[in-house]
Amino acid sequence: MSAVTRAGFDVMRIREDFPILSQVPYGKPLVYLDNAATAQKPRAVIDATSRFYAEEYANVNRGVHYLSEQATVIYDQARETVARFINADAEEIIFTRGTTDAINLVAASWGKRIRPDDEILITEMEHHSNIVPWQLLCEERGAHLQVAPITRAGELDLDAFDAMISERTKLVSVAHISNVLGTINPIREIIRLAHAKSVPVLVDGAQSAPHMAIDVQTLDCEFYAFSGHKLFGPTGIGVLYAKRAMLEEMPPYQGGGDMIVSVSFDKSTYKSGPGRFEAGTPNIAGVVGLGEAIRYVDKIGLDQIGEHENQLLQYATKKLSLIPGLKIVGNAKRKASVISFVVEGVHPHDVGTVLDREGIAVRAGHHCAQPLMRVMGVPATLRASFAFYNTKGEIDVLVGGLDKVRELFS
Ligand code: C6P
Repeated sequence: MSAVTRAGFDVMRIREDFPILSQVPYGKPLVYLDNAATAQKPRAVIDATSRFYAEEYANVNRGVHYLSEQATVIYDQARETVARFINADAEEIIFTRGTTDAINLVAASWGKRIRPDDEILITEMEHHSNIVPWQLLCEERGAHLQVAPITRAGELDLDAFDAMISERTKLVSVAHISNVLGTINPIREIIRLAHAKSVPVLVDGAQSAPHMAIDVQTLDCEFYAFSGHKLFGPTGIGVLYAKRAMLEEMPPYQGGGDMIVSVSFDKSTYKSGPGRFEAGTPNIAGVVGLGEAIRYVDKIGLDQIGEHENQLLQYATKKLSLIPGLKIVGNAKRKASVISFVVEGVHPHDVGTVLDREGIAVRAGHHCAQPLMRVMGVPATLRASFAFYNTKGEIDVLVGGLDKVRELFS
């Protein structure tokens, strides 16, 4: 029986659901603290995906045979599951390859309305996936990318952000949670400020969907993007939520099978709703796995997840702060379970390598946020990012590994 079907939050029982956590790299118990890069998969997701291939697999929306009809039902149910997860309607859920793909979809389709000298407003803490698609769009259309500043603590400067929203601003696109700093942005306030000037908002939810309850109706954002693989689901699957009114205005951006109503050599007509943006055979098994991952997360409960991860964050912050020469990068008041840091005199890649030999997986580098590194005045950082299956004991192992780094490089 899966740990999450039993009462209460018991991290040791939950860990039993994740087979990979019993790996012993270099003979050391795995301490997996790279969850912001990608999260590990519970047995329920692994089993659902292999069961789908073994017993239920066929193409969807195409066949009249038993397997295809069954696969289509399972696929449609997963869309409902995703919609419920973020309090949307299934007709507002587009399956994509991930967050990156979702943002590019908006840039390629909705972005067709962008005119010369229009502006897209982002922030200094964005991931490359929420910078480069807009740069490409701006280059193509003669528009301009505007970047709202952050404070030294790593919080968005809301006054400056507000002042940068002008009549030229056509879209605000902002991370809900920074993948480097862990900052939880005041997203409702950001959306309120943008809407006050009639500007739509895209929220990059890659780092938020796995850690906090998302309600797109309360947020009132126009777009919300997230990835399955960070949410304990498969790779190659993600979600773009788009308000129905936006979807109706958006032209297709890829043509092919399944996105059409009719095709002739003279003219084709297209589906309305999400189907218009899902050309070709989709990642069916990915969708099945994502649906299962969401059911798994729901059973644990995002409230319990948030509480446990916050305890880990507080504990790790306290412990790391005591290490001489270690500096935490990003000290926002509201943070998710992500800690970036640098160790004086040692390159992050060297620290990462020493930790690796202790069985500790952290990320070292620019975390696909090179402009943010420059803003924070560091070439790279180490990043420990926690999921609900991590423990305080693992943070102690990390601290032990960092002691070793100091011994080696002192
Ligand atoms: N950040 C990290 O280690 P994809 O790769 O499409 O699933 O997600 C892209 C993405 C977009 N926005 C944010 C805020 C993200 O953190 C990420 C992915 C990983 O931080 C991999 S670079």
